[in-house]
Amino acid sequence: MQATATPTSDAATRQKYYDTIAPQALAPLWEVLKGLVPPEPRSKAVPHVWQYSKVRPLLLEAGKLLTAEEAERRVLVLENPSLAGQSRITSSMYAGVQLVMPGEIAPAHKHTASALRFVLESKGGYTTVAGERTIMSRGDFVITPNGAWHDHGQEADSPIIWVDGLDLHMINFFESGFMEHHNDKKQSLTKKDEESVARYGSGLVPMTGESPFGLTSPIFNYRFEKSRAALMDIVGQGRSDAHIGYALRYANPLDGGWAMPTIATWLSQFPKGFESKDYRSTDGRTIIVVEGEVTAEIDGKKFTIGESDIAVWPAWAWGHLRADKDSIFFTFSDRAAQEKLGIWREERR
Ligand code: 1HN
Repeated sequence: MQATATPTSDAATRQKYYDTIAPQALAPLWEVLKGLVPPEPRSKAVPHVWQYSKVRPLLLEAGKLLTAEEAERRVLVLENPSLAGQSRITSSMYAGVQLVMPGEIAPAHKHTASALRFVLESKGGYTTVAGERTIMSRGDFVITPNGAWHDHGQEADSPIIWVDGLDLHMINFFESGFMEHHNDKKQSLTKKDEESVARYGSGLVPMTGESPFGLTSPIFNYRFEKSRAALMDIVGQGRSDAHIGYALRYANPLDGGWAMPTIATWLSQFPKGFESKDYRSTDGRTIIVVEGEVTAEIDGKKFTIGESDIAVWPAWAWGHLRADKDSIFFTFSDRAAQEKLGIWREERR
């Protein structure tokens, strides 16, 4: 007869054993295995919406509290309610709302984390990236590639406000992050304004020369005017996807991939009355409505996302969106990183 293994120990005996191995920096996998490898993703984040009408006055109040220079970056962090104190909108993504007041400079620095800016309000505000300045306008999607010097400022007389999205939690997870301050508040301009758009922005790319930002797109301001026109051309074709409506992703013109190495970004349009079918994916998404109004139902929670409001749709949560008006919205997530690791998944119902 074949011998079968029989459990021989009670809880107290096992605990005594665990206490013996602990000083050797050893631990029993069988006590934690289920938690380490869940059968499917269970996001720690919850669905949530931040109304711009509530955020804006609070941010302007911070403008009276301290200067951009004192703060280095004057930002209200968008903290997922279930991840309070962690500076996370999802487990992997940082997001915040930044304010630069007239005459201010957010001083030049650089870091390993990649950043995106999605501009909510700006007339004449600028960011300089690696020696090239770009003027920011509402709806522009602006990239700060990892390792690039960047400073922001406003020489005109109105505040500028944008949403920041950074991959810093991914960088910190790998413990691979560096940060440096520039000797000057403003880096010097070594390129003409909009030079990168001239070189890379028309579906044609230079015959020679290296990618200036490695895996990040050489275009660092995807202007809303252009992106919106491209999107509306697709809408005009009239073949929406039942789950994603009309959507175009921001692409790196050098390789066709996502514009950023870790963060995926895209722009969507839903005509009034369009309701997407139930959908979920392994990337937690941050959504910013530029035009119109969208009602979301995510994980059974229903909320309205109005103009300039910011919402979060956690990873692997079922949900759908309905357009109360003709709507355009910007989305970012860690999908670009997940795809590079070969782990991104979606499900459609
Ligand atoms: C940063 O460098 C900026 O450059 C914004 O505007 C937000 C949050 C954490 C770390 C660095 C910016 C940031 C940040």
